[in-house]
Amino acid sequence: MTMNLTRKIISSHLAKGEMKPGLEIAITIDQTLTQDATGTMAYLQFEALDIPQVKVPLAVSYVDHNMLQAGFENADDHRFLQTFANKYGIQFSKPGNGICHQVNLERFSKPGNTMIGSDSHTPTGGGAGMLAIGVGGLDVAVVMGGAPYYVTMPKVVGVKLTGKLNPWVSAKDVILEMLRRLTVKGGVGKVFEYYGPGVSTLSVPERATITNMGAELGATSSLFPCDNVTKEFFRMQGRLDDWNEISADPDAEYDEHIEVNLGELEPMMAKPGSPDAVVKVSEVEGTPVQQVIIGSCTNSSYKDLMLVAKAVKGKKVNPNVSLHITPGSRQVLETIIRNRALADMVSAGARIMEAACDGCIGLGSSPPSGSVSIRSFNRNWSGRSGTMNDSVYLASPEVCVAAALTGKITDPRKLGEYPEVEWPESFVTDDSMVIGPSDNPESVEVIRGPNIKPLPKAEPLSSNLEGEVLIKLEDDISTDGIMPAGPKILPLRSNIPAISEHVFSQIDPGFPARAKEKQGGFIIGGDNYGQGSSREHAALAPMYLGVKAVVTRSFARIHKANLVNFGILPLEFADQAGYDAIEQGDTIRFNGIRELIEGGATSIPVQAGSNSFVCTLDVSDRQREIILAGGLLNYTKMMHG
Ligand code: MIC
Ligand code: SF4
Repeated sequence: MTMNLTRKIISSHLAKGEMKPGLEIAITIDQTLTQDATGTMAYLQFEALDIPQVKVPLAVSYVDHNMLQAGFENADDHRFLQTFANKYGIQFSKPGNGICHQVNLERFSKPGNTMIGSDSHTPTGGGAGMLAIGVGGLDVAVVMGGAPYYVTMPKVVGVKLTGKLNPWVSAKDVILEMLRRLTVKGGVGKVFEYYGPGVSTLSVPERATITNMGAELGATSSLFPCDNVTKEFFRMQGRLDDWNEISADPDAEYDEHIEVNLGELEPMMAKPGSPDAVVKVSEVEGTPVQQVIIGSCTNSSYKDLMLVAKAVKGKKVNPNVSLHITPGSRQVLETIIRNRALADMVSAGARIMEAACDGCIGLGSSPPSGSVSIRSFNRNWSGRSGTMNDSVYLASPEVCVAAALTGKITDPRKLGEYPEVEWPESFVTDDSMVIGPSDNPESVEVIRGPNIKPLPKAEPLSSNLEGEVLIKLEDDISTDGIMPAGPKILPLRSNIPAISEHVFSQIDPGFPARAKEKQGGFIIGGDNYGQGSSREHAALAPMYLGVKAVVTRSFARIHKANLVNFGILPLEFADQAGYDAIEQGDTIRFNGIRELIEGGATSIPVQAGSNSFVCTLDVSDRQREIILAGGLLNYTKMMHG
């Protein structure tokens, strides 16, 4: 059988299972990635496994999220991460070196490699031909301990690209078009593999914009072949040795097909509320804009920022707009300092932020109340920016810069000639902010601050579960809705008792107190529950509050895996009537649940008052064992002594 690239990479890393979509497989992992907001927990979990050194060929720990040091907590976490990396054989990318996905693409990506990362945008590496998957921190910990990574064998969707993008239309518009067609649920259980004649018209960072936002489709991953364009990128990075040509077989087979003619796309944007609320810019033109941010792991590459610099050169930002620029990496920042493009942006009136996540995770750059903010980011759920009643649109750097100059949503094609961005002869390749591990690990002391609290322990699943429905939610609740981020809550990522006080704080601030008063209970969710981020705190903190099961109409992939990892039952209503019949405050009971799960049951009866209904437990045999053990950490310790 002719093989697509995804299947080729999986088959060369297959440790267990059969490559049939829907079945669980295990693959060996070449690289792991963590960032600071998920990393402290992942490393505490690795520590609990009691393994002296990481067992993956390459593990990198980045600091890019919790950069605001408005107290000791984040700085303490950074120091913990640096000393931990030093001791356990991990590369440490210091704060200031850039956003994990951008730095990984530039400095560590390897075509044909597999990577997991404790951040949902890990598939950015697919721009360089890696099979890169976003997971929870505990999955990274277990893989660093030497285990393969378990995942459902995805369907592979072949996305044929034809044509060439027109001026002022860019890679962001390709993925916005995919989101418009498929929605935020359209990619669950799938890998999007791009191929066809349009591929060679896109540079590696442009490809990475597309694979990055495949996360917004709910996809397992997205990837591009590794061709001569990739080769040129690796040459400019001074890493030609890491390049190798790898692509699908000619006439490779795919499980599903999509075609996008790049030449037919127009500038687009996602309207406030969801990355899939996509419209043509021309449909919303004229809306006054107060803030524009160009940055995030999606669109902060050299080309993105050069385009902006050229478009604003000799002009001034509209007086009513605050323009923020957050370069994706120190490499990008240093390159645009050296070629003076940064001077053009500063002279136009831009505010230059650190090479970090910044406003994308609501850690600064919150817009004014009731304002419109246009961002080159990947997520725009209500509240994520830190301002509850703002209107955040997602768009390309082209659309962003047009708004920054005119003060309103404007079709960038009206800006005149499209600036030509030339690639430099080579990039600034200085890895001095990546600190290698110690040669003498026994002598390294891991330094912990007072905010780093021990891991909460989970108990094995009991025979019967009974409790109240603590909350009933609608469709598409994101992990930002479950466990918000922002400057007040993010510093608590290493302190589960403290962060659990903020579960559902934007939706129902009474939740933590209620959960404690009732001594735990259940969560009812709608469709695509837990979409978005990989933050396992959205499972771990509810677990800490005593949540034993989450019953939904359907789950997003990473969150469902995180629930299992922390011993919370992820159940799905067998039909709409089940969801409709249940209300907050109802008491529900699962009789003999432990035995049912041990016996392999997929239909789980639920007693709700005098009614009863059935829900589905759709997990692998291994995941059943994990749930019975009270989570992946208990399970791993049980298996390996
Ligand atoms: C995000 O974009 O939401 C984050 C912050 O990068 C998260 C990880 C986290 O919550 O720490 C993600 O995408 O996984
Ligand atoms: Fe950081 Fe935003 Fe990318 Fe998440 S989506 S890794 S917060 S830049």
